[in-house]
Amino acid sequence: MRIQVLTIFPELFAPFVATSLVGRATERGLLRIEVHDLRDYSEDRHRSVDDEPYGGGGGMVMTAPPWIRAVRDLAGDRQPWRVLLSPQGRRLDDAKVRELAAREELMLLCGRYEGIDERVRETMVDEEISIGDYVLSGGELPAMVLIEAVSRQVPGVVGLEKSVREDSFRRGLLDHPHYTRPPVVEGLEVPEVLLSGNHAAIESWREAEALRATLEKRPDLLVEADLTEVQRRELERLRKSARKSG
Ligand code: 4GX
Repeated sequence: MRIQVLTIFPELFAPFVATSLVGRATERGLLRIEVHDLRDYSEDRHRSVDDEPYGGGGGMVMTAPPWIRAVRDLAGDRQPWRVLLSPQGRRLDDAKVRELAAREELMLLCGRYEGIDERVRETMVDEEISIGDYVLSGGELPAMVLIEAVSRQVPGVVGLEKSVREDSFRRGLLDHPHYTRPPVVEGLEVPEVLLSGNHAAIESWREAEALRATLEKRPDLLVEADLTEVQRRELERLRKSARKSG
């Protein structure tokens, strides 16, 4: 998959694309991330890409022409799916991440300042996506969030296919707790079943703990999760014992 990024801060992406999972995927040719400087598409000698807003008011707005030239030039005839990162977008979730990962070509538009001339969104953008309801200073961090999440869903990128398949959100539930050495931490021991070597018992414990965590921390997820009959019965048991102790 190829991901093109358009930004006035290309240097922000250098360590990100070279490191860890994304870096390895790039080296292995599974992923190609191209970062382009929007200022290369400015046409004045100061390489400016912003101007005062029509109607007045505080802050600057990114002008349309550099974006239009850049998107046209970089898209060529490959028709990438063009995503604008902005707080006005639809919230990114696991389903959207997998939808994006199925595409061959993505182009991510990272704005700064108060925003971008609305006509860029109208003519050059396929989809507007937000990573959450808070305001950042630019679309660069949201683009990196999206790239990392999408990369994990590209076949072959995550070493153990199993860890993607059993990824908590894939099943619509939160993850179960994890433990590793040492056996005692601040007086707290590891749940005995994990030391038992009984893989069937470990599997059902993890299953139950994933349900418990979801019920306690994100009950909203249970509305959408498509649970097996066994999971439904376990959930009923957990709800009953919560009522008793609660
Ligand atoms: N999830 N921001 C974008 C500038 C901007 C505004 C409007 C295009 C249109 C954000 C978020 C986010 C701050 C990135 C404003 N660009 N993006 N930037 N939350 O807060 O995605």
